[in-house]
Formats: sequence, C-alpha cells, structure tokens
Amino acid sequence: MKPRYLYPSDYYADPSANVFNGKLFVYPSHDWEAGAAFDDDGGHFQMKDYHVISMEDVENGEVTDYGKILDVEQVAWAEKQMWDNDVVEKDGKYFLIFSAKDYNGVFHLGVAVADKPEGPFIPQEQPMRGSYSIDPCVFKDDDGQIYCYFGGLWGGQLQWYKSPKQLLKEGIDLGPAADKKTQLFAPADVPALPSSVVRLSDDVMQFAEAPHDVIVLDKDGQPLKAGDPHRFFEASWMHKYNGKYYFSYSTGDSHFLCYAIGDNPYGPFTYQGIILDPVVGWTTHHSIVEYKGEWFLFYHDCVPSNDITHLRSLKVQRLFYNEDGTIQKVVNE
Ligand code: FUB
Repeated sequence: MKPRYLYPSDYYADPSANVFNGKLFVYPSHDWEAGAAFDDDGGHFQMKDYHVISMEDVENGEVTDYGKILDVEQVAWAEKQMWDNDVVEKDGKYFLIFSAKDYNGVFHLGVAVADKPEGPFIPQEQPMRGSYSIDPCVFKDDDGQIYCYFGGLWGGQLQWYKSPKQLLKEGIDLGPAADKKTQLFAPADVPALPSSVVRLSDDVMQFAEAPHDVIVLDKDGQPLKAGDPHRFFEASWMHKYNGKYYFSYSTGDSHFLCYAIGDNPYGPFTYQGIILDPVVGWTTHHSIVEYKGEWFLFYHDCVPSNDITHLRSLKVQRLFYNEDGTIQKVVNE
C-alpha cells in the first residue's frame, strides 16, 4: 500500500485510530489558520473543535467526516487549544479524553461522553482532577482496565510537574539548569523526562491513582538520557501485539517516531528503534491499530499545505512486524 492522505481537504493532525462496531474511526486534532504568531510553546496551534472520520476500507475506501463532535465553547473549564484527543469504549458509552488549556493557560485533560463513536460528545464541567499536560492516549487492556498515557514537553508543560527537588531525590542533579524553564535544557547525561501513565477510574471520569513515570530503558537497562535523540518528547501511543505492550512516541525536536516494548502497561519498556523518520513539518504524531487483520500506522505531515508546522494532513500506511516482534521501519514516500 502506498501512503494515503485522508481528508486532505481539511487540516487534521494527531490521529488516534480506534475500531468500534467494525468500523475504523480516527479522532484527530483540527488545525486551522488562526493567524496566531509562531512560538516555541506551540501558541500557533489554536484548535477550537474536534471532528471524527471513519472508513471501512483503509486502502481505497471512502472517508466519512461526521462533522464537529465537540467545540471548545461547550467546555466550561477550557479556554483554548484543543490539542490531541483519544476515545475509549466502556459498557456501550464512548469517552473522549482530550487536552485543552484552562483560563489560566494551564493544560488539563477533560472527558466528554457519547452514546455513539461519532458523537455528539457531552463534556464534563471540570477537567479530570489532578490532570496535567497534553496528548492523552487511552488504552483498554484485555482485562478491561483502562489506562491513559499522556504528557508532552515544551508547550505541553510536562516539565512543570517534575521539580528539580524531586529530581534531586531521584539522584538527578540539574546543576545550574535547575529551574522549571531551563530544565528543558538539562545536561545531556541525565535521565530524560518521561511520559506519564495512569489507570482510570471505573466510570472513566478520573485518575484512579497517582500517575506513574513511563520509563524507557536502553539495551543495558539504563533510562534513555536527556541528550538522546530517541528519548520521549510527546504523542504517546500504546498497543498490544502478541501479548507484549508497545509504547510508541514522538521525539519532538529530533522529529522521530520511536517505540519500546514492555511486559505490562506500566513498563519499564525497552527501547527498540525508529518507526518513522522525520516528516515534512515540525511535529510528528501517530497511532497504530489493527483492522481486519492488518496493522496500520496513522500519522500526519505538512506536504499538502506546504506549511512549516501547523497545517497538517492525515496520512496512513501499512505497518509490518518481523518474526521477533520488532516493527519494520515505515518509509514515508
Ligand atoms: O497538535 C498540537 C500538538 O502538536 C500535539 O499535541 C503534539 O503531539 C503535536 O503533534
């Protein structure tokens, strides 16, 4: 299969692909030209609503856009920047978990509920208690437990939640870089800031526990370092293949999609390699899903818009595994 653009007539990004009722649904962010100035915190990503698209034949089939499923105006606690989202089903209800900024400029995760995968979704009045940062991926394990992987650096604010004091307790001394802002530029040889994972409550409305770090180890069993171009930055995704847990993510400023394998949803995960080399556009973001016996990688790039960062278009192509369970690198032609 050649890589296929999905819906290039509107700018969608950050695809979260899920199979519900025999159809493949993709929940993206909805990019548009808001005229906001570019900055390193992603201030130009001013998304204000979500759509959902579906298809029954990924390679050639028609793509249905169901229109708007949630608007920031409907969400009491959120002011702006509806970034990545994902949907999970439980007991016939569909829970859209999304990231947006509150009226103090702080990212949280919110929940909106629907009776159908195509919505409409009704938001909760408040964000999830204790939630922070961006890019939720909701993963339902075979035992029915639901986990949310989340977090993103720089504009995603994840670094705000790891204080230098806490890091010092973990044996990481940032030295002169020890304040919230400059922690981003931590010495290359300290462990990289990890993504977070949390089990969700039975009603899928709240965190059921304090979030855990998602540790990615190198082949020697050491956490990937801040200076490693393959370390976590944002865009977590979790899928299961042959009983193993595959944690995949974007490396942000080095622009790769990478993955690591573990034995349980919390990890640790052992780094395996690159899934996708940098695409056109600063960001790279993906999801991996099995549909009708084939595996697919959904991602985005900026080729149709020719924009440098934020007017992105969805793309999909097949994903293949080697016999040992490693993923074959995808070529983005
Ligand atoms: O879409 C806004 C942000 O760009 C996402 O949250 C990141 O993952 C990156 O794709």
